[in-house]
Amino acid sequence: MSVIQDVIAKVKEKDPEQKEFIQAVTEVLTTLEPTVEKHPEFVKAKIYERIVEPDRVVMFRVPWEDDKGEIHVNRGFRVQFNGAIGPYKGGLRFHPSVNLSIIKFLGFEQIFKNSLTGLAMGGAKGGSDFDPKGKSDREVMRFCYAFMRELFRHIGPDTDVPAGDIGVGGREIGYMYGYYKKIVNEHTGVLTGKGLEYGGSLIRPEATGYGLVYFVHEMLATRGTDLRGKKVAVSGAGNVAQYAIEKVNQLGGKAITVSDSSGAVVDEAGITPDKLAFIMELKNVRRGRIKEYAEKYNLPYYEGKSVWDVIKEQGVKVDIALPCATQNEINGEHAQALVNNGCFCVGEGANMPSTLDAIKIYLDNNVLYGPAKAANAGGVAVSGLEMAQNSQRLSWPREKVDEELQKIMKNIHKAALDAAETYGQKGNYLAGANIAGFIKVAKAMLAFGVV
Ligand code: NDP
Ligand code: 2IT
Repeated sequence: MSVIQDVIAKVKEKDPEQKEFIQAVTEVLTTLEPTVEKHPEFVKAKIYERIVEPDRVVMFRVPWEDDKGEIHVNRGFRVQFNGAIGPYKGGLRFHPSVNLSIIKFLGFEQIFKNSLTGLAMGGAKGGSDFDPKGKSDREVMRFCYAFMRELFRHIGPDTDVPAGDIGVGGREIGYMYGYYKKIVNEHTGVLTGKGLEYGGSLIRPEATGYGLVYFVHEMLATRGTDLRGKKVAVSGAGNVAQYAIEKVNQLGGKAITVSDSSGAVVDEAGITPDKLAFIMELKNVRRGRIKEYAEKYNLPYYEGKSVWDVIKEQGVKVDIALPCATQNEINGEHAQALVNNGCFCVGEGANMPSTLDAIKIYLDNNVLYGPAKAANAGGVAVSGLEMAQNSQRLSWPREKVDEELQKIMKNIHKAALDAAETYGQKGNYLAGANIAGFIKVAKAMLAFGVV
C-alpha cells in the first residue's frame, strides 16, 4: 500500500464515524500522491501522518438562558488543526448539524486554503450545534457571550483568530468581540469580520463572494472567455451567495438561481441589483425565508429542493455553477445533470460542496473546476488583511483592499496551475491547489523537527 493510502486507511480506522473528515482527507491526500516521490524527506519525517492529526481539539459546554429563563446546553468546538505557518485562523459555524467531524473537515481544509493565500495563517475551525434560527437578538447575544466565556482562553491575536461562517455574521462577531474585550480588557484583533467602527476591514463582508468570482474570471480566461452573457446558478442566499451574485452582475453575467435550507427559486430574468437588495434585506435584516423572493417576483418556488435538484429535474440550462450553501450539496447525479445542461465551469463558494463522485464527473468532462480551498480563499485572505490593519492600527481604503484581494486570487489561480503542471497534473486545479497549499506547510513542519 502507498504511504498515502496507508494514512487514509488509518484515519478511517481511528475515527470511522467522522465521515466528512474522512472525505476531506481522502480528497486532499489522494491528490498528494505525486509529492511522495518528489519529497522523500516528507515521507521520512512522517509529514503525511502528522498533518491529519490536529494540533489540538477543544470541546466545551455552552449553557445559556432563553428569553423565558429556560436553560439550554449546546456544545462548543475549536479545532486548532495546524499552526506551522502562522497563528490559527478560521471561521466559527453555528448550525444544528455541527459536530466534531464537520469542524475537523473544515479545519483540515483551512490549512491548505490559508497557505494558498500567501499570508501567514495556520488552519483552524470552530463553532457550535446552536441554531440561531428563530432566536431573538437577545438570545443570540446570550449564547455568543456564553460561547466566548470559554473560547477566550484558547484564542488571541497571535494565537488563534476566529471569524464567521454559516450562522455567524456581523451580529454574532459583534457580541463575541464585545464580550472578549470586556473580560480580557484588551482591544485587539482577536476576531475578524468585525464592524468597521471597531477594527473591521472594508471589503471583508464582500470578500468571499467577490474572490470567488475573481477566481472564476481567471479560470474562464484560460479558455479565452469571461462572464459576459453567462448564465450562472448560485445556491444559498447568505453572505457568500449574496456577494457572488453582486460580482457576477458587475462582470456582465446573469445569476438565475438562489436558495436557502427550505427551498430554491429559478429566476430566468436574472437576479438584478434591485432584486439582490431585496434578498439582502430579507436575509440579513428580517432573517426571513427565500420563498418570499419567489412570491414577490411571481416565480416558481421549489419547496424542499436544492438548486441542483431543480436543475436536474427541470433541465435548467446554465454555463457556470457557484455552490455557496453547504457541504455535499452537489452529488454525482447533480454533477452529471449540470454537465448535460451545458455547465462548463464550477466555482466552489461553500466548503466541500461537491461529493467525491461529483468531482470525478467534473474532471472526466473537462469542466473548469475551482475547488473551495482555492476559489473561496478570498474571505480568509481579507481576514488576513484585517489582521494586518489591526496590527498597524490603520484602516485601508476600499480600493486598496479590493486590489489586494484581486491580486491574491490571481496568485492562487497561478499557484494552483503551476503546481498542477510541475507535478504532472496539468490543468487540474484540485491537485494543484492541494499540492501548492501542502508544500509550504510541509516544509515549515520539516524545519521544526519533531514537534
Ligand atoms: P450564511 O449563514 O450567511 O448562509 C448560508 C446559506 O446556505 C443560507 O442561505 C442557508 O440557508 C444555506 N444553508 C446552510 N446550511 C444549509 C443546509 N444544510 N442545506 C441547505 N442550505 C443550507 O453562511 P455563508 O454564506 O457565510 O457560508 C456559506 C458557505 O460558504 C459555507 O459552506 C461556508 O463554510 C463557506 N464559506 C464562507 C466564508 C465566509 O467568509 N463567510 C468563507 C469561505 C467559505 P438558511 O438561510 O435557510 O439558513
Ligand atoms: O471557510 C472560511 O474560509 C471562512 N469561513 C472564513 C475564515 C476566516 O477566518 O475569515
